[in-house]
Amino acid sequence: MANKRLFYVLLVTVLALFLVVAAVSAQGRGGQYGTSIRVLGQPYVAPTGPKANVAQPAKHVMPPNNAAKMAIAQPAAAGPFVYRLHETYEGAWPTGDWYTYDNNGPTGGDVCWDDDNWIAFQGMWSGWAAGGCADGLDATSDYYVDDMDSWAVIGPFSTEHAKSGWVQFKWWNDSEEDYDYFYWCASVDNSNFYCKSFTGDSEGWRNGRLNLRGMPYYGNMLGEEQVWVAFIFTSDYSNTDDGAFIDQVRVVVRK
Ligand SMILES: [Ca+2]
Ligand SMILES: [Ca+2]
Ligand SMILES: [Ca+2]
Ligand SMILES: [Ca+2]
Repeated sequence: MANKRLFYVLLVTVLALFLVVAAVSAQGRGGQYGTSIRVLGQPYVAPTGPKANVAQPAKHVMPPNNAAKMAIAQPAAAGPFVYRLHETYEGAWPTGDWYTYDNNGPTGGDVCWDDDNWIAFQGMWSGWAAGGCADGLDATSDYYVDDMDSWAVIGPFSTEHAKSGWVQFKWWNDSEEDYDYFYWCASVDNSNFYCKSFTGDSEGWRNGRLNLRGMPYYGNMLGEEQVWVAFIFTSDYSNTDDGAFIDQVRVVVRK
């Protein structure tokens, strides 16, 4: 009888320890990855239902820098490349095959991506989801705003006769977990974008990647006349933070 009681006490203790370890590791994971499909012109609809309002910490202000913008020429696609792009944000942006827009009209103001010098993976500048369009903000002093649906798009470019196609970039995100999302996506019709996503705090710079041969929900985007790549940031009706930054964006499509 005593042995049986001891067994149950041990069992409960082990289960409790397991739960504590699971909770701690879940907390330290830093945000959540996912996949989804976004449609051009179809505004993002945030999850509804009650949620607690979180007290926002003060913006962490970096020392100002006066990095001048240089004109950086895009390398032309030549040799083994069908298409090649390398964006550092150290030059004027958006230029070339890039364009930016606000996908939900007047909702949440007119806000889209722009270059900003608050943080960068390399150099002084990166792309920030809330810096551009008529109501663009300054990452040095501002958080992103509510009700955003901000897009930065590359394209169209061809993947015809390509053996491989990759999008690689560095990203940094701090957004309200489960409500405000950063997406990286590709499309063959400039309408349906197939995406990977992240919500929460990345706790620093991470590597982003899309293999155009194996896109979520879609599969192979090689052999297409036109392909678009999009970086999207969406927010719901409350609670904001620093948002999404991207740097060293590369698109490499090889013959
Ligand atoms: Ca700009
Ligand atoms: Ca808007
Ligand atoms: Ca940079
Ligand atoms: Ca939010």
